[in-house]
Amino acid sequence: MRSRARHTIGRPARKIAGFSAAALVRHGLGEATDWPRVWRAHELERSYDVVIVGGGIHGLAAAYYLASRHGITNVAVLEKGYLGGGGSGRNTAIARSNYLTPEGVAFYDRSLKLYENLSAELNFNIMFSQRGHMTLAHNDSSLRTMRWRAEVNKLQGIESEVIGPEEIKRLAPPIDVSADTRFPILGALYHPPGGIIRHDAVVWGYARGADRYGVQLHQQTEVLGIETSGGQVQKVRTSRGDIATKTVLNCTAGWSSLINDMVGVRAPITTSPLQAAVTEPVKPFLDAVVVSGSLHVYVSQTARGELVFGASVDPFAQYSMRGSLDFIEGLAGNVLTLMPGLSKMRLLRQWGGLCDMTPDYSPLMGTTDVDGFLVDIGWGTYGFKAGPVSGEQMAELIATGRTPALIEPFGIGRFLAGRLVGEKGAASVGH
Ligand code: PYC
Repeated sequence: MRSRARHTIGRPARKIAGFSAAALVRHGLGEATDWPRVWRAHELERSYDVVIVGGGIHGLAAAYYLASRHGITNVAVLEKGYLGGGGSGRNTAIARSNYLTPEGVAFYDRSLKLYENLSAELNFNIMFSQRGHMTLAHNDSSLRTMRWRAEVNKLQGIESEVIGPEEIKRLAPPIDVSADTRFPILGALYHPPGGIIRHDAVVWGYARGADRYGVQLHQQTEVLGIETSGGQVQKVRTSRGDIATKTVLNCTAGWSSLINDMVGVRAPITTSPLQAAVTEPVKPFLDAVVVSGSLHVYVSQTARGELVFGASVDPFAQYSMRGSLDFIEGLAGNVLTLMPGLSKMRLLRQWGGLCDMTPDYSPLMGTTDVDGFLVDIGWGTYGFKAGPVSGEQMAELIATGRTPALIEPFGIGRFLAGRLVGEKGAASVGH
């Protein structure tokens, strides 16, 4: 199979993100005095048709699609920090659709398709680089799971296949594929459409798009309570005043259980940190995104030349987002097992984000027992890649009152009904 990097940058234009080339140059020289804000600040209104809690990619995408596809523009997005300051700006920016369950594959494939067209739709370059995604197998059982995933993927028309060490070496030369390493590589699941995206750009693009339709984005606005009466949402209490509304969408990560608690909705979620790190920038040498489930590590090289490393969630539940020395030691050891040639590279920084884990490693989306309270939560380590499709589908649910088929399997009731969507084998690296 040939390596095939696709860079989806939208239509070439003399205007980038709405600014002329001359304006960009003037801005770069510090001469532009008329530089417009990408989104506006507003006073909080007393009521909105829809209030979205959480100003990350999911919340912003839902707001954008409510306005652009359904004409619902009297919408407020409430963010207690700054837009994209949570998981949206902390993830390792990987997109793929090579999941294990038919429900998961169909869902994430729709997201990939939306991502492929997003630069053009938002007129904002999200730098989607479809450089291929490889999940390495170091033992027979992982190889079996890769074959299984490849078959499930192919049945839905998703490009995925199992490749051997020679092909792995050709696609990612820094990987040590020799037989005498501690964790020899038997093969990999190769998924050409997977890749990386500039995650901040997705936040800014959706925010600007939603703002242009009249959606109000409120930063530094914390939700303190949600009032219901007769089982129906009536009001949201915030740090900047109260808002009357009949519809609230919980799009938070890390805080989703706390927001649910405000209306007494229970969900089987535990919150754990996920840490990541980035190196100094070097010349491009690694095209594909490389993941090893057994070694709990993934590696990709950004457009700026940095290597981004990630791992699985920390093995305990907590709300801290601090990095730890333990993590860096383990991560560096595992990266060097895979790519010994990187031993001289220096790490620049590390960080953590919060992951809301569900028992089956699939998200929770849909209505709840409280009328007007909807959830788009439980995103574990896979929220970034699902932002567009979740926003699209949740907007449709809010606008039409009908649960779209694509998200029907992910309803909160599945745990009571025993209809789990088990994605542990494909959710991320091994947990
Ligand atoms: O599911 O591809 C993934 C992923 C990458 C980093 C965390 N999760």
